[in-house]
Amino acid sequence: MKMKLLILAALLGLSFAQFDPHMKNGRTSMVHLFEWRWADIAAECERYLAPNGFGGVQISPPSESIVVTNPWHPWWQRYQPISYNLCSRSGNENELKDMITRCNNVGVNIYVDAVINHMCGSGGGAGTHSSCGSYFNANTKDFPSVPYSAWDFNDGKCNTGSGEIENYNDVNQVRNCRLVGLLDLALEKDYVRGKVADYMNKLIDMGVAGFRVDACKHMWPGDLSAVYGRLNNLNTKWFSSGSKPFIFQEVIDLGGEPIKASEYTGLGRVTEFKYGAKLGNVIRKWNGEKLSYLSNWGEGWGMMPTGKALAFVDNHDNQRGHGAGGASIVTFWDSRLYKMAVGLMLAHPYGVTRVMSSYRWTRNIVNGQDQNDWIGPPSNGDGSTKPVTINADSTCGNGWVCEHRWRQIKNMVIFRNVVNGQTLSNWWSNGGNQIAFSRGSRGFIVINNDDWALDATLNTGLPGGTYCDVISGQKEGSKCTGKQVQVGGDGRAYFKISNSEEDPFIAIHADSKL
Ligand code: AAO
Repeated sequence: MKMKLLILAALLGLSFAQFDPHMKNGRTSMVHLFEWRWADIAAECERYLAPNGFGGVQISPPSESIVVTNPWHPWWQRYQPISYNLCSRSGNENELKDMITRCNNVGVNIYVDAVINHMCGSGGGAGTHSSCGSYFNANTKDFPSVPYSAWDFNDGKCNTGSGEIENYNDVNQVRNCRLVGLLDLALEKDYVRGKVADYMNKLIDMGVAGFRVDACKHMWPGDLSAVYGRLNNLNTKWFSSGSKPFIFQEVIDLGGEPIKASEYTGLGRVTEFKYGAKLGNVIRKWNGEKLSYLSNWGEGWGMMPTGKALAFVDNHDNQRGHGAGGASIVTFWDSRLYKMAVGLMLAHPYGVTRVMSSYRWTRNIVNGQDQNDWIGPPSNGDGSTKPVTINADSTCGNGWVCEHRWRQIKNMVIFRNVVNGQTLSNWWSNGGNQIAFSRGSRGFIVINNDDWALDATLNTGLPGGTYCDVISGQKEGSKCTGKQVQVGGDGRAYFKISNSEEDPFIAIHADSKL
């Protein structure tokens, strides 16, 4: 009996570990530095992320990819692997290693976007137009730098005439056929699993803390489980011994398809796409949605259990009309709504949170579809990525948006750390689009998304004192640079938020107290 319990505990321990992002020093959020160069990420870990409480970075795929020149170096070329060599538009292997080391040394984890479902598109041609210059032939499915050959692909198993996924209601198609023409790896093969695991283990040994696994809907859960089972524990130079890599899997489940996120939640966390799609509707006040309906936000809204979820407002796909989520998704283009949405996400206890950090591109929207959805990161004439420059006011230059550096977002990342582990309490709403809640006795947020002022005395749950609002400003020394909130000995405070304010919300927490 005892033995059985021990085995059970060991098994549970093993699988639970993959749900833990292993963040250091009480940090709780990661930021996706989409398309950033490794050298810039290393510098950002040291100069900004560590000092401001960010726990980790999701990086763009580091593996060798095809290089596409028509259209001109699109961002999505990196989702078409040519080999598992570690040179990409973001930098070479030494730069990658340097970044991982420097970020780890300041307690910021690196999570790798792992593209393991497929190689490049079937129309990718032959030659050395790849990011490390490796030869490949998409026509004959030959990738000698791995090596993979025609035997290592799924085509024989695909039952559609085109070889493509034609119907998302057919589970076999979704997992055995090609996703948008991408050559589909046969992950049931021990050989393929081994190559994929070797790639991931090389990164683990270099010090990464985990992976975003791309296109998991298109891989059989059993195959993924076999790959994850081969992964090493994290590097003990930075992580406690026995730590399993953090796994978060990209599965788009908005309901309505036979493949469910729940098929994957036993293996690791899963990206919760309902989060941003539904929150977008609420913040935009579409479909009759209101902030006050959020009192049971999370599982109560049909989302997966909080311990399984990776929560985010937008991602690199749906901020430009790829993937799923639709028009409701809020992004930096709607900055006022966006700050509110991200602020709300970071204040709310649901999930492990990911903040998006983007670059600007020239949109050309025709019939709701952005014709420029392919445009890659800010780049030089030869297609190389431009560095991220930092302006005097700490915003970014060269076309990088750096949402994670917006004061409101950065301060809410800190808020989430300060309130970590505290339950949502003191919920208040006006029945419309004005809400407030505390996280135990550590933090309080009030939001006004109505078209009139919020004027109320609310129970904050916080100890009495003067607090700096971290949205309109923050605490600096013994002063607030923005609004001040006076909390009485009874925990109550008076709030007035005009609907025309730049940011119609206020947040205070234990560390913003004077
Ligand atoms: C590029 C070109 C293609 C070309 C191909 C090969 O654009 O024209 O054929 O190269 O040469 C990215 C880009 C792709 C790009 C690809 C490779 O987005 O445009 O193709 O790199 O360079 C599905 C997958 C999901 C995937 C998403 C984009 O399930 O895994 O498509 N996301 C990841 C990455 C993404 C990347 C890849 C995967 C590939 O994040 O950046 O692609 O590595 C339904 C399904 C979803 C499905 C969407 C879109 O969604 O549920 O699973 O996502 O369709 O096909 C409602 C429904 C919702 C539905 C949606 C759209 O909202 O509720 O469920 O409508 O119909």
